[in-house]
Order: sequence, then C-alpha cells, then structure tokens
Amino acid sequence: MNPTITAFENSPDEGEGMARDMPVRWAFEEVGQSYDVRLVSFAGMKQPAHVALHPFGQIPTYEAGGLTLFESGAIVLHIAGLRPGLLPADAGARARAISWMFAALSTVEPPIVDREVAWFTERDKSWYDERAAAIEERIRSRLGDLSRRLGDAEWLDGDFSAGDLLMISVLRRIEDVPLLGEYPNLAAYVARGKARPAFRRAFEAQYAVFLAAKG
Ligand code: GTB
Repeated sequence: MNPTITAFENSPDEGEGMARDMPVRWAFEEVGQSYDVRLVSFAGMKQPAHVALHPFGQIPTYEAGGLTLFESGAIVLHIAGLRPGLLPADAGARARAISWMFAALSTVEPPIVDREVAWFTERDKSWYDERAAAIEERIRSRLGDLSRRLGDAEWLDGDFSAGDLLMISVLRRIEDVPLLGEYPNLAAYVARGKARPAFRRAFEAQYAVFLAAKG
C-alpha cells in the first residue's frame, strides 16, 4: 500500500508549490515511490483526527503501515531511507548529506522565514524598513557562506542528495526577490534542482490540486 501524505486542500500559494508537502512529494519522486495524498482544509487541520497525526495541526503528515510522521524534514529523511536515490550508501557521505539537510532547515531557513513573517505581520510598523534590512543582512550572510562552499560544483557534496533537495526547497522561498540573484551560482543551483524530472512531477502534482480547487 502506498504511503499517504496530507497537503492543503486550498494552498494560499496559488499553485506555486511553496507549502511543505512539496519537498515530500519531490522526495517520493526522486526515489520512485508512489504515494497518495489526502487533502485537508485549514479547519480540518485543527480537528482532533488531524491533531492526532500532527501535534501542531499542520501539513504535511506521513502515514504508512502503522507509522505516522510529521515535520517535512523528518519525512524526507524517512523516505530517503526507504529506497536508494537520496542518500549515499557510504556511511560518511550519508552523514554529510544529513548535515546538509539540517543546515537547510536550521541554519539557512530561519532568517528566510523571518523575512516572510516580518512582511506579513510588521510591514505597517514604523520600524519595518530597519528590521527588514537587518533580516536581509542575516540572509546574505548565510547565502554568502553557502555560495562560497558550493563554488562551481553541481551539488553540495557529490551526487544530488536529500541535502540538496531541502536546501533548494528553502532557497526557492527567495527566488522571486532580488536576494538570490545576488549569488549567481546559488540561482543556477536552484534552477538545476527545479529542472530535475522528479521536481517537475512533484510540482505538477501539487499544481493539479490548485487547478482542481479553482474549478
Ligand atoms: N516545520 C514544519 C514542517 O517542516 O513540516 C512546518 C509545517 C508548516 O509550516 N505547515 C504549514 C501549515 O500547515 C503549511 S507549509 N500551516 C497551517 C497552520 O499552521 O495552521 C508553510 C507554508 C504555507 C503557505 C505558503 N505559501 O502560501 O506560500 C508557504 C509555506
């Protein structure tokens, strides 16, 4: 039986694939594992049946054979362990790929999310411009380090891995603002990730949900 994940019934991103079911879908596609999706509404996410799966009442969740998981990073790590394609067989290389997964979510992503939160919650405040500039400097600091480490390599550490999948997913959040373009090798890295057939399939699957919801 296929694993089942949850995703927004009506994603606020209008089909741009910015919600966190997208990296999970991408991981399934990379390893060639088919999956089912249960769509949930914002109200449904807060109901006891969903909170039993996800303590914070969010998407995505993962269910398979009695195992329930939440947190997109943990789900991607689990999927990467099911079949080859996202984690190297060599133990050291595998551990390094997992380091990149954590780096994406706990080192690079936080200031990127702060920028979005500040825009949504503080943009009418007198201090907003100063705060936004400070957050952008924190983002640049991370992007500068990442750009130097990537250099002219194709992926972060050898073959494409779950570390790249999560890092590219994080960087996509700033691809439409000038920040990412200041680092041409990172912009090219994101474009390479998005050109992968597995990414395209995942993107199209979530886009189909948007089109169906639009009617
Ligand atoms: N750390 C968790 C994970 O990685 O799984 C975070 C999960 C999370 O933030 N889920 C969001 C959610 O369920 C959806 S993805 N929100 C509903 C709620 O909390 O009540 C975050 C997201 C939502 C929308 C956009 N967008 O519109 O662009 C982008 C990202």
